[in-house]
Amino acid sequence: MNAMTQDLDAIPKLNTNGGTSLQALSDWVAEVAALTQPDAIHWCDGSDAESAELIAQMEADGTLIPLNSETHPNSWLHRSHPDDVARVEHLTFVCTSDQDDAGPNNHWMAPADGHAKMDGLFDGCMRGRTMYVIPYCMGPIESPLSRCGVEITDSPYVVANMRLMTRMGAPALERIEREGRFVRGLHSIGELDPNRRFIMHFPEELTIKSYGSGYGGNALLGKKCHALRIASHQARQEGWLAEHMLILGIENPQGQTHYIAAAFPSACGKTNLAMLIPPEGYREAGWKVWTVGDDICWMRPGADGRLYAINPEAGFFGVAPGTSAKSNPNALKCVQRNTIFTNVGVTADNQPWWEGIDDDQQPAVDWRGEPYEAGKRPAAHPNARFTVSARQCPSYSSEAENPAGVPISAIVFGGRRASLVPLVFEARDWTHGVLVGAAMGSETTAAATGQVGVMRRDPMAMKPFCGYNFADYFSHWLSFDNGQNKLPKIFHVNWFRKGADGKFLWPGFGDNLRVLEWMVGRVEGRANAVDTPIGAIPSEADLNLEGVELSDDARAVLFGYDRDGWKAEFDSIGEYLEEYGPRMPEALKDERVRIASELG
Ligand code: OXD
Ligand code: MN
Repeated sequence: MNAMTQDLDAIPKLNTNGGTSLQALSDWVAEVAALTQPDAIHWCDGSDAESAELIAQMEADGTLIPLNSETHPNSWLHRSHPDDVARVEHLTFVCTSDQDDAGPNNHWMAPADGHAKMDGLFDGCMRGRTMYVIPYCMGPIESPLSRCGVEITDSPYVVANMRLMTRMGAPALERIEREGRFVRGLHSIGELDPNRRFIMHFPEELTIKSYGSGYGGNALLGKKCHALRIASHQARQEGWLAEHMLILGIENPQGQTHYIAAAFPSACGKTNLAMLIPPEGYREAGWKVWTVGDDICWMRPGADGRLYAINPEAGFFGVAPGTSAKSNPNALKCVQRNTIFTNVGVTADNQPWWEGIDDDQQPAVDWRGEPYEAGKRPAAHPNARFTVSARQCPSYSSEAENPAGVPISAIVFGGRRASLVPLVFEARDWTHGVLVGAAMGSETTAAATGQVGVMRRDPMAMKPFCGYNFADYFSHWLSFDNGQNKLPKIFHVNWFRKGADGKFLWPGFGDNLRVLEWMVGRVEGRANAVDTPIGAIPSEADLNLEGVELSDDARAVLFGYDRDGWKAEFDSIGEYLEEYGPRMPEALKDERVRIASELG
């Protein structure tokens, strides 16, 4: 298959603690060891003892720095290499036999070339290091919606993060041995040299190879690489959806809960929305919001035709800067203990600190480990993160562990749009909703290297994560409207509309529940809206705005629509769809034409 195919008998017997009854897995581990030449192999069982040992080792070599044990027990700071602080989309490839299958939305390399390049990098790279074998399950161990993988890495920091982010260790290995099928992820931090860094995906082989980065999205292979890029490919073959979406439950005062899945690009507030605390009046009336997931959603039609969703992750890898008692009190409570912080600043008494934390502490040391100097660089890197188990979240839903998943009532798409796009609108049907998702645009953020604040099309927030041609992905989405499924309603929101003074017009955070309540009302057939060519928009009277201060101008913009602006937007959407050539489904192009002609 590639350079890894070697004479296995020639591999010296390594110091190893475990193994597996699954021949395909033990063969692969042996092949990887032959290629990478580690000093030892450690099979991760996910136990507390194993975790304690790895943490002691990382404390000793400085990979993890213990934080203030009174304020943040069992918590650590990790400082990554300063050139390794975000996902690297320009170094991320999808290697399919036919380039068109990867599509214009992905960087492509032929699989043989991709393997040759990566195996050249991996050759001997683990000499002097331990190779960790991490069996993991994405989703509840007993769920038919879950899928398993094995990550091989030389980074104990990755092991510690995978332990928080996935169901990792012995139970996952048992499932893998039972099923005989798993996604193979090979990772090495290499030399952390940006010139020797690639993240490659081989969807047809359910394989990932990642070299040269220790940063989350590049290195915790269960997350973006498996649960989105490889899973989106698997999902298309198997009839489900793998999406960059949070999942939350809204419980009304009568105790009924609707689940909503919402796609926003990276660093656009998914974690905050997933952990939303209702405004005071709502709380008093008995509204509650439950967190199922903050980043990834796998969903498939159930026997009743509704879409059922699981969160394949078991933890949060959240953006720290901006997380405060105002923006996300639940996240702040989550990270009070048992948390790994990456690239935050620290206070004089060794507490984690980041911009926007809004406490009365001051940073003493910045994320690079140098004395903090105002104006030199931020105390925390803008993409600084916390990794923490979801079970620590006060709003964590008990349904998050339900193997059957939760039924989705509404799907929400949203981007960072300073102009044009109103606060919320509803698609008239599934096809229109798919177009709304396909046309999503957003300003770029610090979650990936590159310029920040540039508007780009980010369909369904999957631009960096769809493991195949977007045209085929939109066809796959459209295929769910088969006359039998009872599909959720689709909405679009924009929390980021700005006024002439450059300030946000909508207060956001907890007040976003007002918009979600309107959606639930629409799902239940109670709430009103005004039909426009772009979709159904609530008038301000249709939303509960009690206690929200909004100027007349803000109201006009948030609940209005600018026909000329949308005409131009629909021209630009048309050009975007054309970039995908003949694979772009006609139904989507026709839908665009329908709306463009209604706009006149
Ligand atoms: C993330 C991202 O880490 O989208 O979730 O970058
Ligand atoms: Mn994400």
